[in-house]
Parts: sequence; structure tokens; C-alpha cells
Amino acid sequence: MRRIYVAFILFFSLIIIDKPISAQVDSITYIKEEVMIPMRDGVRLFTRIYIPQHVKEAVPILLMRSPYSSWNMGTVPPDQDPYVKDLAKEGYIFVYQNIRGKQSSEGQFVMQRPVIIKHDADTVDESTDTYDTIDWLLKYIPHNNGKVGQLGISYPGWLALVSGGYPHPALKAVSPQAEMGDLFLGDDFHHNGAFRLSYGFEYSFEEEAAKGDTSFPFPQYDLYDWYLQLGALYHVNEKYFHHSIPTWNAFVAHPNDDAHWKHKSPLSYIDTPKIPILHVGGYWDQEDINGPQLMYMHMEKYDVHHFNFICLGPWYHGQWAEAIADHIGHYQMRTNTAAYFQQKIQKPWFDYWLKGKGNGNFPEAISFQTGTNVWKSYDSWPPKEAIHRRLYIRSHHQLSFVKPTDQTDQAFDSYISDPENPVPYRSMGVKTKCQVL
Ligand code: PG9
Repeated sequence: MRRIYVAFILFFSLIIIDKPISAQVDSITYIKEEVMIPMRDGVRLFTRIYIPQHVKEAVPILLMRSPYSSWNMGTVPPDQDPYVKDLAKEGYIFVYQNIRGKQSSEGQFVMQRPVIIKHDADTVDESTDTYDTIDWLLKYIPHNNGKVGQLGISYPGWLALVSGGYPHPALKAVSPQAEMGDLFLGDDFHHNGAFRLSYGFEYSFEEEAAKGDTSFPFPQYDLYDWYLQLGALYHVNEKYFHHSIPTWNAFVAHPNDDAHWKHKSPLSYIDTPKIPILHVGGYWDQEDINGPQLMYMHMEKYDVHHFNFICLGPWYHGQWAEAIADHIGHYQMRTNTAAYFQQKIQKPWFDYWLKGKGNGNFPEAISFQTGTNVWKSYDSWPPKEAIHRRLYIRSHHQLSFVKPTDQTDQAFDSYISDPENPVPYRSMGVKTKCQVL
């Protein structure tokens, strides 16, 4: 009975949601469809699908799931998106889906909804939603080869991690990129327990104030000053959020590393790699520098099938998805590290597991060595040959491996930290876009 209902909705959705558009990729043309895919509890999720035309052989599906309106949502066709355009040349089917409660998807959004691990019941989590989505795709997308891969950056990276932890039988490989691992000790909302006020405030509002991405309507350009004027943290709920933002309420209720944060961390519900998994992270990712390495190290302890791999590069948050990543600030990489990642690491990974192309001899770890600016492969991470060395701050902005032996002015540097005269490190939008509350 449920099947008939599902099929009816799908047929209807395919017709009404969007007219197909096409995009040319070398010799492959893509048609876009937008559909609502029903989950086991009847909630329907907005899904954008790019189907290659005139491809003779059956092809795999690449799935990206996201809470956002644009990031990892295929707002540009895959052939024009640097992140996946090399894969598009292979004629993959690309599927982008908003998770429940976000954007045009139905249902209730829960920030990092914990995994419930019961695929037989009507209870849902992100792994069951992926499972149901894959079931649907295999059935309704023509010329798929029965194999699915999932990738994504940041929240979408965590979604790929969760799917890989409880995979549909057709899910053959995942690549969680900049996935969070521990929201109290190293990722996003806290760094080593220190609460990141502006990030926590703005991100929780952006995701939970409404279904769509929603910027907090700051009344002024200078946000440092706004946060100074805010005063004590209880003013947030008293003046602005009125207890309506669950993640903010959790920050207030759980200021310490208690059961709430342990339960939220994938360390508590992901262990053995069940399918091949490529963690990807950036050395200078201010949001999720911790997650990829933490989750790699954690899963490595259980890696009986040799499915666990890691790639680390000289990047800020998600920089490897761009067309060019050859510098960050003043540091010159002298080579396009994003293109290398996309062509030499990400593409062969999915080509092998989903299309059987290549020899599958992936190094356990591949990382970009800064300074020499070359990619290096290792058979363990951290590399067995790595040596821990201390680096000392010296006078005149110098660093040295030599430990200072005295307290002369050669031994240290100093600067004045003056909260009255701050150096703003970020701004929101432009002045003309600010609204007055
Ligand atoms: N770093 C963001 C995030 C991930 C997971 C939880 C909360 C925030 C993101 O960019 O998606």
C-alpha cells in the first residue's frame, strides 16, 4: 500500500517541481530534475538530480546531502562546479538533497540529529533518510549501475560520515570532508572547550530561526562592538532569541563537556568503517580542523577491512572545492592544490569504488607538505617516520627550533592586547545591507 502511495507522489513530483534544463559537459549533456523523495515516515525531501544524457553504459550515482540552500546543493550544474566537474566528465548521476526540515524539504530539522541505529522501525535519522533516498534513486533513476557514493564538506561531510556508518548496501564509498568530530573540544562551536560566541550565535540562528538560511539582522556594521554591547550571555535569550533556538539553548544548558556533547559527537555512534571512507581536511580550517583527523584516528582503531583513508591539504574550510587554491594569505603553495585534489585524489577514489577504474592502490594517507610544496604519501597517519619537535617563539617575529637558554630580549616577543582598540577579524555583509531591529 505504501509503495503505491510513494510511486504516485514521485510521478507527480517529477512533473510539477521543475522543468528540465540541460548543460553540456564535453560530450555529455545533463538534464536537471527537482523532485520530492518520500522517507519511511512520509516526510518528503527536496532533491535536485542531474542525469547524464546519451550515456551508453549504466553509471553510478554521487549523492550530496546538505542543510544549506547552495553549498553542496548543485545550484550550478556539476560540469560548471570546480568541486565535481572532473567527475562530471565521467557521466556520473549527481544527486543533491536538502535534509529534513531545511529549505524546501519537509519535516523537523534537528542540528546533528543523533543516530538511532534502528533501520527497521519508523524512527528516523540522517542515516535512515539516506537509506530511503538511495532506495528511491536506484528504483527511479534510469541507467544507474546500482552503485552510490556520497561526499560533502562540513555539515554535508558529517552527513556522508553518518551514511557510511550505517550504509545502504548500494552505498559503496564515502568521502566525509571537514566533518565535525567533537563540537566541544575541537570543532565549530567550541575550541578546546572555549565557546566561540559569534560563531555559535550566528550559526545557530542561521540554521534554526527558519527553514531557509537566515542571517541575524544585525543593526550595525561593527559586530565586535555589537557583541561587546550585548553584555552577559543571558541577554541573548532575553532580548533576541526568546528560547526559540534549540542549539543556543544547549550552549547555555551545557557549558561543560557533559553527556550532551558526548552524545552529539560521532565518536559515540560511529566506529568500524563498513565501506571505504576517505576523510579530507584542511590544516587551516577554523571550523573543522579537528574532525577529519579525529574521526580518521578513531575509525582506524576498528579498521579490520582496510577501508579507512585520509587526505590533508593546506586549506581553509572547504578551499579544496574551489577552482584554484594556490595560496592562503601570504603563503604561496606554488601549485593549484584544489585541482590536484579534485583530479588526482577525489576522482580516482570514486572512479575505482563506483566504476572499477584504476588499480585501487590508494595510500593510507596523502598530505601536502608545506614549505617543499609537494604531495606526500604515507602508509600510516601520523607517518611512522614523523618526529615531534618543539618550535620556539623568539624576538622580532622569529621562530626557532633552538630552545632559548636565557631570559634576554632575544628569548621572547610581546605585543599589547587592548580590548578597547580591537582589530576586527570578521564582518557581516556590507553596511547598506544591515537592518535595524
Ligand atoms: N562547520 C559547519 C558546521 C558543521 C557541523 C555543525 C555545525 C556547523 C558547516 O560549515 O557546515
